[in-house]
Amino acid sequence: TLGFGLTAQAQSPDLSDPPAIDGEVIADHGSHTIRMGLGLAESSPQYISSQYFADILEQRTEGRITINVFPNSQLGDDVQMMEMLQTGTLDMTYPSSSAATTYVSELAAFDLPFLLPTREAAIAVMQSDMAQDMLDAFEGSGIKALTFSENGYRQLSNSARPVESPDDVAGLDVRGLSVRTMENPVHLAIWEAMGANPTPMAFGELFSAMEQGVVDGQENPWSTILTSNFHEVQDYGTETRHVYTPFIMMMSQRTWDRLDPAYQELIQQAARQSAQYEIQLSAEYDDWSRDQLEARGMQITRLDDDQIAAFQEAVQPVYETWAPRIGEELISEIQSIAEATAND
Ligand code: KDG
Repeated sequence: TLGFGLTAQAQSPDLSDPPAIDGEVIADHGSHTIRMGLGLAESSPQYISSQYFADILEQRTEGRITINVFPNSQLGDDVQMMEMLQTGTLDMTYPSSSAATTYVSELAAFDLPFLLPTREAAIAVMQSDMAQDMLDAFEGSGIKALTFSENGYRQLSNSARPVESPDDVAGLDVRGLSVRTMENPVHLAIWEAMGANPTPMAFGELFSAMEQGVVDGQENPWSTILTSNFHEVQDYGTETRHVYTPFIMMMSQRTWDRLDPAYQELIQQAARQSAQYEIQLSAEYDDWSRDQLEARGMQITRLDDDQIAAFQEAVQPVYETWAPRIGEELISEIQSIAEATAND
């Protein structure tokens, strides 16, 4: 804290430098310019690590592979950009797994509330064979899924009132909060179970929807709330950590098929390296972003174990409906991978 109640406001935390780029230069297999669309802003871990992905490819091909990254949903939202990948009008995108359950239904497991208690558990699941099977299951869809990385733990923000309990979401005497969700049925069920009025909407429309009062709130990791300037239109934040969301870096199958196998291998490797870096940046951003939001005037509610338990109880109906549809076996497999990290 500086004097006079002022608090330092920085654009980003002290971020780790990207790992050094090593490995030999790949032989000339032609030149490619690849367009990659992102939903998030330039300051996000997603964008910074995508630039690192671009740097790896540029260096290892002496500039023959160029990745042009377009942030801020300027090329479309997650759903639209995946469709553009299928038709070949866009080369790459990096959506939340929640937006991709229409392609691979098993991905909806990640949308179950309070499934992954720690980041270690989430990372172990994303690196498991089971997760690789989910990426492989895109085969035939027109999309080549390259890697998981971290979007992160989602937190509630809103402009109506401080939220400490599901009752505050539901409102009781006042109307329930209208909360923007991703276009995902499990997320809809979560907010319905809490008594909110969930409204699925593209991420790119969210800021102005909140500014105009079309919705009261939304839920995203602190880093997204900060880097998208949502605090300008949201007074209250609650540390709910209700869902851990992965990202999936993906390429148009048409683009992939045009690339020499040596380039394909390099791209797959660079995707994994940049995902590791992204996960690191995302972790560095997380609590830091919450504190920055607080410094910028957002009133943040931290929840104790009993308060979290009340949210967990409120969303129990989501499991009753969705666990059988997603697959009990898959869910227990995820739980056992997660539990193994707790015993380490
Ligand atoms: O680039 C990713 C974003 O488009 C999006 O997935 C962010 O979590 C997100 C959301 O709420 O839409």
